[in-house]
Amino acid sequence: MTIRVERITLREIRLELKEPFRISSGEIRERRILLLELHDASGASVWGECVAGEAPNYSPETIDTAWVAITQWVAPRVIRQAIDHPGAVHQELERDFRGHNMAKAGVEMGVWGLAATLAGQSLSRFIGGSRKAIDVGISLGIQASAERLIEKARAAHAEGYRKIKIKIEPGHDVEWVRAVRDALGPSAHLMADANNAYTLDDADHLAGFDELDLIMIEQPLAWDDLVRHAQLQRRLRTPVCLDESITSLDRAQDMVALGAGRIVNIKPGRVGGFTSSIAIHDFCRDSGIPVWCGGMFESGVGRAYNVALASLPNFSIPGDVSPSARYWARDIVSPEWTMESGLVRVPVDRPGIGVDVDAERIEALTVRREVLS
Ligand code: OSB
Ligand code: MG
Repeated sequence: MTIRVERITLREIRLELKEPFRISSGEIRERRILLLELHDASGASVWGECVAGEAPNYSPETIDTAWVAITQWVAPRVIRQAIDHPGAVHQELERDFRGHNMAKAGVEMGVWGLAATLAGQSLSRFIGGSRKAIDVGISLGIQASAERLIEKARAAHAEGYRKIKIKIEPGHDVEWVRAVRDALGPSAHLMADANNAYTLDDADHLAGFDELDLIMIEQPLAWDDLVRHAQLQRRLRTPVCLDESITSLDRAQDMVALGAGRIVNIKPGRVGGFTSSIAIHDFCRDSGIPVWCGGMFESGVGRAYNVALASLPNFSIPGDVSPSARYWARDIVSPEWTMESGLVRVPVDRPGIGVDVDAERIEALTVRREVLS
């Protein structure tokens, strides 16, 4: 099978979140979403998503930089090339082309989606996924009060979420998480995510989490800092999980070599796509490091890719792959992503990304469009 992408349509749509989401590095109320449609020479097409956000508070990329990067640098390396296998695209995009991982991933994952579609196989099975369902965790933003957080955590627990991640920042951390632990009891699977809000000077304070039996603390220190995470991990019993810092296979290897963390959050957008995600997955499996699939408030399109990725065997911790209704009044795919008993089903019996995309609605929501050929 040879893939030949004839053209790529870029669109920006805007979807309002059901509720504002605040993390230590910023707040969003509305998601500006970059969607791609890749058209193959055979007539087949597939939808994809670039997960870059509006502001550079998570990574240096934004939806606007990604738009430029895809238009000027990524698409020209892919369009009208004979691609024997989607696994070849990552290397092509890395050659003398630094950074812009989310821009690269949007296109690279689209080629994987296209390949699965052309092969008549679900994206999950096409990449070697084995799970029929993914364990789902929820990510709770920083709330206005501890009482509100407890309420949210109780509701999530009752809904069946298999992991509850609590966003933290200085002043809203150990005591608030302790309050949730006390409310939900010792068997609840809890974790905290700091999104870079601390420094090594906070190590003693962060050690306060050790008695709360958390699965992990995610990315407490700076987004690009492995060395200090290693120093911190030596002072904590709680496993450190890296998110922002893992931008490639090399960084995952560095994490293990330095002891900078014991768990990896894989977001395919952050690492440049599926080839890189699978390489990190395999390396972590061989190194005894569990991984899980993070989320970036994807629409139902990006979620399809996350669900497929999380069906690989070493994704052994619940992922941030909440159902559509957690985020949106109405998603852009049908069926919408749903959760039953804390599980989201992998659509293994449908070729490609496994959901229908509501092209008419997307057309109506489109605020910006560009066709690349
Ligand atoms: O740090 O994991 C994060 C959302 C945007 C930016 C960073 C993060 C997140 C989440 C959202 O935690 C998880 C989800 O998509 O449900
Ligand atoms: Mg995170």
